[in-house]
Amino acid sequence: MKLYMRMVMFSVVLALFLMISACGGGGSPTLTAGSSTLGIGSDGDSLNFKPNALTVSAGQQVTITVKDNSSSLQHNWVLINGDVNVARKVATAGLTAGADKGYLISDPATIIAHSPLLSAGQTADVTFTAPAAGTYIFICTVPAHFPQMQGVLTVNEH
Ligand SMILES: [Cu+2]
Repeated sequence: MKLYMRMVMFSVVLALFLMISACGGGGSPTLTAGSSTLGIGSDGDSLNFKPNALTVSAGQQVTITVKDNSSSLQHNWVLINGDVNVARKVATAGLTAGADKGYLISDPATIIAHSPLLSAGQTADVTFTAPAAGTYIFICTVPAHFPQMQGVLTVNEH
C-alpha cells in the first residue's frame, strides 16, 4: 500500500512538472536571440507579423531576417524608438512619403532600424545594435497595415 501511494505521488508530481514545462513558452510565439539571427515574417496574407514578439539583449548585434510571406501584399519592418504615438507618427509620415520612399521617412530619432519595402515573397536582412533594455514596438508602415500590423521587441539587460 505504501509503495502504491508513493507511485501515485510520483505520478502527480511528474504530471505537474510536465504541465509547468508545457506552459513555459507563454501564449505568443517568441524568438530569443541565442544566436544573433532572428527570423520574422508576415503571417501569410493576414496583416500580422509572425512571430509578433522578439527578445534580444541590450547592445547585442542583431540580424533579423524579414520575409514577406503574403501572396500579393507589400510589407516592411520598422523598429520604433518610442511608444505607440511615435509609431503612429512614423506610419503617418510614411504615408505622406509614399511608395517611392518605401512608405518611410528618414528619422534616426524615431526609427532604430528598418527593412526596405518588400514585395510578396521577398526577404531582407536588417542588422542593428540592440538598444537599451526596454520594450520597443515594431510596425509595418504600408498604408492601412498599421495599427494592426505591429509587434514588440523586448530588450533584456545584457
Ligand atoms: Cu504590412
